[in-house]
Amino acid sequence: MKLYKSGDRAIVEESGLYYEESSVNWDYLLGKTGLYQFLKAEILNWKKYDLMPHSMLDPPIKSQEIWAAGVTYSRSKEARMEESQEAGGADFYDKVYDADRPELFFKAMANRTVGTGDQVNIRKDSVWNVPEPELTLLISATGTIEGYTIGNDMSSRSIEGENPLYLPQAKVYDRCAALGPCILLTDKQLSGDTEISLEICRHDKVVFMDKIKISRMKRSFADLVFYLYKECAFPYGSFLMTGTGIVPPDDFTLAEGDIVKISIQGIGTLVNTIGFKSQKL
Ligand code: DO4
Ligand code: MG
Repeated sequence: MKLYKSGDRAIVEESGLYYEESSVNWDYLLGKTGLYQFLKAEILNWKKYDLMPHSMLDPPIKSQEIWAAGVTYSRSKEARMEESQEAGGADFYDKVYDADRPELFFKAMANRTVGTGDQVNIRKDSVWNVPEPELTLLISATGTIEGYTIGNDMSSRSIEGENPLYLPQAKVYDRCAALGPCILLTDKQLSGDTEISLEICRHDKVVFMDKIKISRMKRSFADLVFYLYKECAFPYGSFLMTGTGIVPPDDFTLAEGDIVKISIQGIGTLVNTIGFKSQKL
């Protein structure tokens, strides 16, 4: 089952049909434990369509915080160790990769997040920028994993590499996060063979592509959720980006107008263009 957001409307895609409810309390829905089973029954009272009734999709978020895990794949550890070598920060990444406590950082709320088809930004004071394609968990208020979406944890590698203490500036700014196109709701676990793929196009040419299976992740989802919910309450639920396993080569940086496509099997494709301008959200 896939859950889409268009304005305040919720659209559920289930067994080839679409069900729409025009005014939904998203915070109630996303904080709910057992959302898949709840919606399975609920959509029978919703308006039914054979085709998707709306083409404009919003990121599926309202009052939720988006957090992100870092250095959960060896590729991310290696890239970070290299970029922070000169600043003397390399050891931190090596240590956190093997530590019990994961790296978790606050990424964004809805006001800095865009959906599919919209623009993500690179910072004007950064010279080295990459997208980070990340499987993203929807976690209920009680800490249960209720669904999965696609996240783009836009990152400045030049700011982060200058000093690891600059991480919040490398990660958090207007239009720094993308989420969507939908939330996959299921009561089954995702297969370790599920692939995340990234494609970056410039002037209609693919300039970078790569893919990775989620089984390559060093940590379990349960472990990440355990640390995130240890001392924080999330009454409306939360999103957790689970880290990147794909990092373009060091000579690659994003340019204005690039198109970033992140696909995850079973969820879909999140497409965003790269911009600079501080457009209002
Ligand atoms: O420690 C820096 C951030 C790591 C990160 O965002 C990732 O591994 O995905
Ligand atoms: Mg990341």
